[in-house]
Formats: sequence, structure tokens, C-alpha cells
Amino acid sequence: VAAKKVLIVYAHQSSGSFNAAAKDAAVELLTAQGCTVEVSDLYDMKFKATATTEDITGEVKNPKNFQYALETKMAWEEGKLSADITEEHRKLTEADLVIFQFPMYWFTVPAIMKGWIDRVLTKGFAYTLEKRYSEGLFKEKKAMLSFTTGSHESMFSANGINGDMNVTLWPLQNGILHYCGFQVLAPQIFWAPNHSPSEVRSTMLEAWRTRLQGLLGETPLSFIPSDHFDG
Ligand code: FMN
Repeated sequence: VAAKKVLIVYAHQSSGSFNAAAKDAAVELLTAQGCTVEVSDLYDMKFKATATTEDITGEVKNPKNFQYALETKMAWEEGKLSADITEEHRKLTEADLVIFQFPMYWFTVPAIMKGWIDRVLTKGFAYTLEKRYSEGLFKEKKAMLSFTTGSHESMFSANGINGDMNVTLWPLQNGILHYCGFQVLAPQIFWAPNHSPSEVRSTMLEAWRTRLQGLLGETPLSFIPSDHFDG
């Protein structure tokens, strides 16, 4: 197997967090397998979360009715996107696998990571109306979510107070990752690390370390409805 490149898009404020430990384990074990691993540490980078006209250098085409997707697509074609977006595009282009590591906030990713998604998955670069889902531009790449929760697993079951986690993850896994063509690997969910004794936290981290050793060989999830209707 040729050496793989991995991008970890990481959102946590503290290097002492469980998320930091999960990210560090991924860097360590993937590097040990010969992968080249890059980390976009979003809080450390003070990554801009808002999609604005400042993401384009120079004049925008239509300041009176600014349309973000249209304007950034044209700016990407003309090499006029801001440097921070261009740098993330470079990392994404090189990556064979992208891991999103984050604490779940309000059933989704933290705002800073949503900002990365809004700004980096530029129209034209990450998707077009013709090239999405199983025909998506990133169909040769894999991606996955790795995250912590405050909730226990039973609370995210079909009969739990939060409902089924698969439903919660549909917008992220299908609407964003699979939309751009990524082959999506099963999520790595660390249930309630802050409400668990240290032995349980160690066991969760150990299970992640074990999984990381075979991660590149895993079969992706299938998204029957959109693959079906897309064709
Ligand atoms: N936990 C959940 O299980 N579901 C949520 O929707 C959720 N929303 C949150 C929103 C905010 C703004 C914050 C600060 C926390 C939320 N939590 C939620 C709890 C965090 O997911 C939890 O504290 C975190 O995963 C713990 O990981 P850490 O120790 O690495 O910080």
C-alpha cells in the first residue's frame, strides 16, 4: 500500500482534553504506519468561521447581492480566495483520508468547524451540481467523524431522549461528506468521557488506538437513498 496522507481537522480549545488525546493517538498511530499526517488545529489557528466577502481578495462581482457560493467559486477559478482557504484546499487535495475530531456541540460540529466546512468546501473545488454524492469530486478520498459527547450511548438510541445517533449524523455524513463524494468511514464515538471514570476513558482510547491500526483498510458506509436516486 502506497504511503497515505491524512488530514486531521481538529477543534478543541484545550490540549488537556479527551479530544486532544484522541487526536494525538491518531497522529501517533497513523504516522507509525508510514502515513504523513497534517493537523489543522482550528482554535490554535484562530480559524475564521464566517463566510464573508473577506474570503475573496479584491473586488467581489456583485456587492449589492453577494452570493457566497457563486462568488467563491469564481474566486477559486481566478486564484482569488483568501490565503487561509487556499492553504486548507492544498491540505485537502493531498489527503487520502480526512478525520474530523471534535466535541459534539448541539447535535453537530462546533461553530469553528462548521466554518471550516462552509468556507473550505468551496463550490467548484469540493462539489458541483453535476459532481456530487457517488460521482462527487472527492470520491477517491475517505473521511470520518471522530467525536466526544456529553450524553451516554443509551440517550442517543432510537428510544433514548436524544433519538437515534444515525439520524443526528445524517446531515454531516451524507449531506456534507458524501455530498462531496467522500467515502465515509464509520464514526468513532467517545461517549461521555467527562462523565466516565478514568479506566473507562482509557478503555475508549485503547479501542481507538486498536481501530487506527486497521482504519485505512475499513469498508466505507453505504448511503443507499442518495446513491440510488443519484444515478
Ligand atoms: N453533548 C451531547 O451529547 N450532545 C450535544 O448536543 C451537546 N451540545 C453541546 C453544546 C455545547 C455548546 C457544549 C459546550 C457542549 C455540548 N455537549 C453536548 C457536551 C460536549 O459534547 C462534551 O462536553 C464534550 O464532548 C466533552 O469532550 P472534551 O472532554 O474533550 O471537552
